[in-house]
Amino acid sequence: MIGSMENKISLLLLLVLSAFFSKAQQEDAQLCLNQVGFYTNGPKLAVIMNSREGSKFFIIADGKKDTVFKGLLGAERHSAYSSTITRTADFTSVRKPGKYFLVIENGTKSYPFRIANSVHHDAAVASLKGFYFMRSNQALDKKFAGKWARPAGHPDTVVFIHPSAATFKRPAGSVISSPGGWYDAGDYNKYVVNAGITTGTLLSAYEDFPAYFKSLNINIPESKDAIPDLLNEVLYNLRWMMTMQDPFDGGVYHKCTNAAFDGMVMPGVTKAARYVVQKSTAAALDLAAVCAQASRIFVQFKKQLPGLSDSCLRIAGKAWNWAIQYPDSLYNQREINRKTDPDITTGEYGDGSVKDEWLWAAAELFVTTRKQEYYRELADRMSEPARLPSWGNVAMLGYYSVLRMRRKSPAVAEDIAHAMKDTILRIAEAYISRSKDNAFGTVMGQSKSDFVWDSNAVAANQGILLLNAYFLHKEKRFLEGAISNLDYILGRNATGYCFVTGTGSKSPMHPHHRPSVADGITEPVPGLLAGGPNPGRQDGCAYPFTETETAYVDSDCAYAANEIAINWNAPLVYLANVIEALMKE
Ligand code: G3I
Ligand code: 9MR
Repeated sequence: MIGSMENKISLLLLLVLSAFFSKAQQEDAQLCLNQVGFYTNGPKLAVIMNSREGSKFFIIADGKKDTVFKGLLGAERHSAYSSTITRTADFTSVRKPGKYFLVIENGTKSYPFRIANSVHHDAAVASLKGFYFMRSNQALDKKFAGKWARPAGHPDTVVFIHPSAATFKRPAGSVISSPGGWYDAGDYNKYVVNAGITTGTLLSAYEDFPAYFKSLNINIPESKDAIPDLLNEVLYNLRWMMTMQDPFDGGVYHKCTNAAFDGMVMPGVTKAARYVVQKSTAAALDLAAVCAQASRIFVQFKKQLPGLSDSCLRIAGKAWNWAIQYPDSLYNQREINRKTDPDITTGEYGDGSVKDEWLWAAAELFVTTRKQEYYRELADRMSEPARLPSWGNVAMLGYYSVLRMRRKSPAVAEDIAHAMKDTILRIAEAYISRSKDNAFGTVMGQSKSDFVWDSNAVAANQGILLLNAYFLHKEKRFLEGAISNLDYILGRNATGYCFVTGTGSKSPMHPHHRPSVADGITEPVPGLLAGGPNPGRQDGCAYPFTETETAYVDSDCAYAANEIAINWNAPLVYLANVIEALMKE
């Protein structure tokens, strides 16, 4: 703390200095930080971009003139993935709860931020509530959706079997019902593969922190029942996923979709035909994994949901057996379109290798049933270490589940658990050691390959991996590494954006999200995570910045960087909520 005389001097100094510096310099310099805030007892870092003047920074209480802290900026660093030059401002020692902003000597101010316990509570709730807004066949009521209330979208009670999915019992053109579930993203289709990792990630959050989620109310229609809201939200999608299994043979349709993307209109406006398309091995294994996990969770809610746990396990087993029979049914849309009509041009989620889906499904089925047949499969599939999760790479979800089970039953699966732990700790160690070289002090963005189509989901999934390392070894640096990626997502990144709609001071206003574009409301639907910087720019839109870590634009044209998607929101739900739960402990 600084005395009040000194306060006045530093403020005066600030004013004098800022008058001296040219306007251009002020506009060039940018401060980026987590626009939500910092835990009282957590790390606090801001980054000054492209400012060469001055060496001091000041933390000032919002609405007051008092400098509560003054510090020195770190040395200049050249960022590896853009021409950005950074200096860091570390104010970890400021612990007094309140609202503040940061100022540098040329007068540039940061967005306001808070220091508080439970500082991410609202953002964590918003990210989960985001799923409610993605519900496909339900009217969103004003009580829960506020100004984003809207009528129900696609009912999906009449869905045609596409020729690629035809069987004797369900020939092409016959009709099934596949209602419910979340829309995938900015589009209005529903894809089992992507729903798989999404639902699995949310269920894992619950399994890791049941007490936290039991008391979390997100104001959805089911909030008053005896089931935790996270599980209520998951159920809405799980019930749809279960309809994607053909009860006659156990196979699972890859997706429930239009032939072509709807225009940028509200859900339910277009009445284009809906199809279920080809059964795929990936979809079968992903459904098996999710249903196996759901089965062991919902067994605890037998009274409220009689029979559900058993149905889940039955479905999982049937999907698994189908996959054994059809291990090479990979989804290849070009091939499908060559052979059948109508052509399907919506999202592909084609996956060239299903080795990781086998591992994940085997792991979940084993953890739930403890049956040797699944254990053998799991052990056989351990030769290739798992990588960071993404929709096409799900083995790590199996590791997380096996290690979670071992926190309660440490004697089980001893011989594979070592390899799982080693893999997680090896990746986590590399993240932590390389984050020292990162110009933004984050784990995210150490490698060029972090900046893909869904780079923000990469950041969130890295955070989850670090939290799993933290569960293994309660070392603060793992937890702080995870927090650094939450800081990245909420603003400490080279674009200066907080990437969650409706959160922070500068967040996406124009996501590639049909309801947000079409609803006539200025603010986008809240709680949704944008894809993030993606130098691939596959949408061909105009980007003002194109370097690896700056290739982002807040435009609804830019679906390769500014779409939203359930498999990006789910790891954010995990990261933000689990950090909240841990920082309370
Ligand atoms: O697999 C290659 C890898 O070998 C290579 O090193 C890397 C270099 O960029 O590319 C990898 O392929 C990428 C693939 O995702 C797997 O990560 C492609 O370039 C990239 O174009 C592809 O992007 C996917 C995109 O659909 C286009 O297919 C995104 O991951 C996926 O999230 C996105 O999903 C869409 C749905 O199809 C439709 N609904 C919206 C949703 C979100 O945008
Ligand atoms: O809206 C679609 C989005 O959900 C997908 O991620 C993206 C890539 O498959 O495609 C978007 O749809 C665009 C289509 O591919 C090309 N024409 C313009 C469409 C949206 O404006």
